[in-house]
Amino acid sequence: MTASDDDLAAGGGLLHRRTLLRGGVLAGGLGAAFAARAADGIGEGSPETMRVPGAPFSGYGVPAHWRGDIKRSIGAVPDRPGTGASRTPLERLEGTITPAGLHYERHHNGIPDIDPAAHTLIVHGLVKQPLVFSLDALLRYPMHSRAAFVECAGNSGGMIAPQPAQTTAGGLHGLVSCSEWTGVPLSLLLDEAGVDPRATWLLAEGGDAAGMSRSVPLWKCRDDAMIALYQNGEPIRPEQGFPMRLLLPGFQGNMNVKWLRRLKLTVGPTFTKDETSRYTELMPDGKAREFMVEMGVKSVITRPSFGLNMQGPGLYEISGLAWSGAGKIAKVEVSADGGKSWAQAALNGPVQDKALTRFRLPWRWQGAPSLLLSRATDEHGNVQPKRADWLAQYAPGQAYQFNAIAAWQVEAGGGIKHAYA
Ligand SMILES: Nc1nc2c(c(=O)[nH]1)N[C@H]1C(S)=C(S)[C@@H](COP(=O)(O)O)O[C@H]1N2
Ligand SMILES: [Mo]
Repeated sequence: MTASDDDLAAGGGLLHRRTLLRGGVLAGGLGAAFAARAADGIGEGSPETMRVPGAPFSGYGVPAHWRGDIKRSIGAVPDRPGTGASRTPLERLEGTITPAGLHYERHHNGIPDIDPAAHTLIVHGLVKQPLVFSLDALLRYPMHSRAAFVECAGNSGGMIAPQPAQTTAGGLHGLVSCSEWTGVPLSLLLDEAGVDPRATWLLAEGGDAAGMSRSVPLWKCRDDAMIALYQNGEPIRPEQGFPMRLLLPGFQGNMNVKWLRRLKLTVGPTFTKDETSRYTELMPDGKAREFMVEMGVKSVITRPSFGLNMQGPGLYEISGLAWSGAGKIAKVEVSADGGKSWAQAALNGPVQDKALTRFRLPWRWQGAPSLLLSRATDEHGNVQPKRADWLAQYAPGQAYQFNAIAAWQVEAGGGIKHAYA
């Protein structure tokens, strides 16, 4: 059943990504209960669920109650329950699309309850013709669907701490989620309004109590920006910006303004409170880098990871997520020996532009301590940096857009700790 030594791709038992695990992971013997379980038809020995009728239909389904513990972890500001963030439990999910109810949330002043019939989107400023769109009007425009991740600029920022925090993959990196978004390409609305040639940026404003506002370069608005109205096929959730949000694939989460109400074409950036008090990075020479709009190339092993202990030596699949704000993932390498040797993981296609990509690699764990790492490269040749190299780019304490290589220490007993490589 086990792969042969010919299948070894790197140290620590990493197998070639195309290794066929013939016979499976657990080829156990057939016990006495097997005959009853394998009997044809419904009879005395059939499970209870085959002998009584099942539950009725429901208007809107919910996840299996057996898995009711798969939840976002909430970190809100004390006394301000709508301010803070909740994180996607990455280590409990598979595939690449985040269920809407588990999409991470980041609200600066709670979730507004917006009446879609009363809401409008205004396009004004340096345009030939200012326009006001109702939701019904927007719903008549040609739409487009695409997968895209949204990632908070503060995601994984905890990894700047001197000691690795002992928490889950979601707890560390769960401010990223991926959905299939459907909406109206922003370029259509800009063409209709007629952009004045002097305009090179626009100001996007949300209709929440934070009045979250960000300046967006016009090239992005004309490239792949969208007024998103649907998320995974259903109307966008209140937490994600109902009735509409600005979707800027690959850009910092905060620029994807939720509850979008206004777009103002401007000569340059507006320097709003949200982009001067936050989202700039202090450099070692004391200067600040601003408008670092694009998220870096990154990957995280979600299984095995903290909280999901090993079940004894044997075959496992290492599974994780990779993404880049610049485009598609080109490759992900995995190491089981702390970076001494690397094997290339399989990318579970289709690999999509600025969307989460699942990577997989078979691993024969022999019960020895192993330091698991993953390193992603995108189609433009951007490579995930080492933690020390990432930290050296900026002044001490900077944490936005942290995309360094993350590590899990698998201990001899099968426990898993967060570690730095
Ligand atoms: N109007 C408005 N838009 C907003 C925010 C907000 O508080 N208000 N938070 C921003 C931040 S910081 C992030 S990371 C993303 C989070 O999007 P999500 O809650 O759909 O995951 O929305 C951004 N858009
Ligand atoms: Mo954010």
